[in-house]
Amino acid sequence: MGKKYIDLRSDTVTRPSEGMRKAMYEAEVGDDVFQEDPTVNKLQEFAAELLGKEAALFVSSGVMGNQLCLRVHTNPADEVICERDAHIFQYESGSPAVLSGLQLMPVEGRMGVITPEQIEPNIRPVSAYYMPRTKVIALENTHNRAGGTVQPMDNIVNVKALAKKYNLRYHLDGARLWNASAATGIPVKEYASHFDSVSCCLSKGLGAPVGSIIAGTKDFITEAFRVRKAWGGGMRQIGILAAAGLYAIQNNFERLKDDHKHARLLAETIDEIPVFEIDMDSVQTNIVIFKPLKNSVEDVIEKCRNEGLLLSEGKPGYLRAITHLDAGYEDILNAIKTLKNLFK
Ligand code: TLP
Repeated sequence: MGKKYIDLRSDTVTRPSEGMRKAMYEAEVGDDVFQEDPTVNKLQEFAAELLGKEAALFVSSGVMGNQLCLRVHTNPADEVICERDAHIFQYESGSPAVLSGLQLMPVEGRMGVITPEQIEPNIRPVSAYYMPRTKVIALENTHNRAGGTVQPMDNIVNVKALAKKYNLRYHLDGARLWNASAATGIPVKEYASHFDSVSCCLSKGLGAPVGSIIAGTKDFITEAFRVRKAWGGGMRQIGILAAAGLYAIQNNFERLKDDHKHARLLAETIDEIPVFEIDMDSVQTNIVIFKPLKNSVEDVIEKCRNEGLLLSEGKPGYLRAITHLDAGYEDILNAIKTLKNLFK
């Protein structure tokens, strides 16, 4: 990039640290299509244990993780209920339709949360042969577009009861489940225990260069392994990538709390700038979503970029800043200075 930027566009922009690169260099590898890569197997066993599931599978991305889970849970023409701003609905390139022949039923939530009362009227009656069949309820924790909000545990449990009542599968897009856990102190295992399947990214706040983990029952993961291969996702000596993932979980999970403090600091400044509007209640983890009242989103992005600060669009009409392990305290102070100089 040449010029040094403070890059808060996403927590996906981090680069592998020296320690991580060393772990990758030293990783023992084998052919993972034969399930013979010792480092991949170690990561999968470690992740299954951490998430309290029978088995786990290392996959290339968050999108692949979510889509594999949806595929294994469903048949073509089934329907998946999710929140209107869910990643699977907004940002996965329509892949539920393309890869699995699915239709999504988005339900408008509040701060990313949909309650049983909101969900239940959207469940199709089994007798209605002329309607799609509801098969899955999917939640997102933390919820990206809502501003990194954490799903309240009582609602997770209540929605699970609803899923059970209608014999629906329950999926969690836990791309940033690590952040939810760091914010609440609730172990990822406890969150995951309520879902049939969970997908967690290693390449976001944890700082790995690539990869996600999905977890579920042994049978579920066996089927996901088969579909991953069919989708061209069977890779060979990927222990070098799994080593980064293992390193990420073991070394970068605890420090997510720093990212949350940084996001709070940034949000407090934004809250003091009259040309921005921010819902401080939504700032619960490492994402800050705010609305420019005078300038367009593009204009703010451009002005900040000229001063060395990179932001992104959070959703139409809104800006997004995400804190992560490559943006330290000094960087956040500089970002704050830039925003104040430009807009206050
Ligand atoms: N989110 C990306 C963009 O796609 C918006 C980001 O910069 O935040 N679930 C959630 C909740 C996500 O936020 C993302 C990525 C994914 C799934 C997909 O992960 P990848 O990009 O690894 O396929």
